[in-house]
Amino acid sequence: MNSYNSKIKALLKNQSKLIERENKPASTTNGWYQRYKNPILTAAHTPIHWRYDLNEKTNPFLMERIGVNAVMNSGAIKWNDKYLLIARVEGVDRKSFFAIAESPNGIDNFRFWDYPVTIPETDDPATNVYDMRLTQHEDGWIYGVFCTERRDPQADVNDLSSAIASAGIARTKDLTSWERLPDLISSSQQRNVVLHPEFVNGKYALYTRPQDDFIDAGSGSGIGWALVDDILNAKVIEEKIIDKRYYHTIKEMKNGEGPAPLKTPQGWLHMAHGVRGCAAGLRYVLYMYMTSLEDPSELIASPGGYFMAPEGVERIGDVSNVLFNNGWIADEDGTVFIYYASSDTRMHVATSTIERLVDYCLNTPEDGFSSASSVETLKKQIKSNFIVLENL
Ligand code: BGC
Ligand code: BMA
Repeated sequence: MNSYNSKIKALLKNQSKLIERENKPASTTNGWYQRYKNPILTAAHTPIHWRYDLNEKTNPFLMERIGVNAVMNSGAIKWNDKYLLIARVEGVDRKSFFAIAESPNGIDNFRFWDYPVTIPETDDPATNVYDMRLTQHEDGWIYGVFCTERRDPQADVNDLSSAIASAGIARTKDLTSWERLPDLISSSQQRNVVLHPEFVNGKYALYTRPQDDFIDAGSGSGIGWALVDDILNAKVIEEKIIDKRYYHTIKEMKNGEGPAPLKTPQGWLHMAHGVRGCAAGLRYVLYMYMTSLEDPSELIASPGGYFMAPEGVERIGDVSNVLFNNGWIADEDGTVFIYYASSDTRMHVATSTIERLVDYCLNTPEDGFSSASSVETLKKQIKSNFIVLENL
């Protein structure tokens, strides 16, 4: 074999070693979830045949031609017994696109499909697309709702940052060919829009996140809920806020729905992200809440504080101090695979169970909104624990 071909073989072999590395549970857990040691997807997991031109004539130095910067914020679905992530892959050119990676067990061996996903454009093409949520809807389609970003047409010529975020909608039956529907029409900027899996009063239901501005929520007071008659012409007419932002909490600046909620006998289980500002910038953590089965827009549990926050290496990346989640998979046995990204750089998995997550939501004290109230909550638990400890 010539040396060029053996170099290609070495690249492929090294990557297979990375992909096939067994992932093991991390040593500590607080009982809410179990983190796993290795990231499950990184830029280095993207196929060699995406990044390299493998022709010796046109690439004599066997260099990367198309660089990948990061793999992050991924939607998730169980499909033909495989665990699939629709990842946000970001090139070195800062453009994101979607690509599916598949694993046999949900915790390691995630391998990208040969080609990235082609999402057809609307008449008004977006500059960037990202953060897709997958919803297997009872109408028979799998929907992908994602953020579309375009330069603000009203921005001054010298302003090259002002942008408009809207929700793009596409659907598929096979995760291979996608039909593009019109973007969601809304009077405010929308990122983090998620389709509820069931019809509600015969209508499609969307979790929304109204914002006055591209970055600042402004008058947008939290995660919203809107019913839509026709998904082929989706329009937010009335928006109800179901999970509000509050002063001095982990979701003071903004919050946004994570993946489509999971149905449990006690209610709909939701994962979301909460953002607060600090001297170092924005801090993104994950939190949970539950809504009622009868009315999925009615909040029934709101455990205080964060569920997961960046730890160790997760704290560092392109946008440090960020955890983001837009995909999870619940298995028939009740195991839940939580797929989260750290610092806009890489993907991880943590596992839990439906029962644990429901218990967490129903029995974690709510935020009392002050230090004094936190002390009272703590004292109550200490007091009742002493009864147990004294009788050990
Ligand atoms: C980035 C997103 C980010 C958003 C708001 C976009 O340009 O691609 O990752 O969430 O700006 O900061
Ligand atoms: C956003 C999100 C994510 C990203 C986060 C941190 O607003 O929509 O795309 O992970 O900011 O940069």
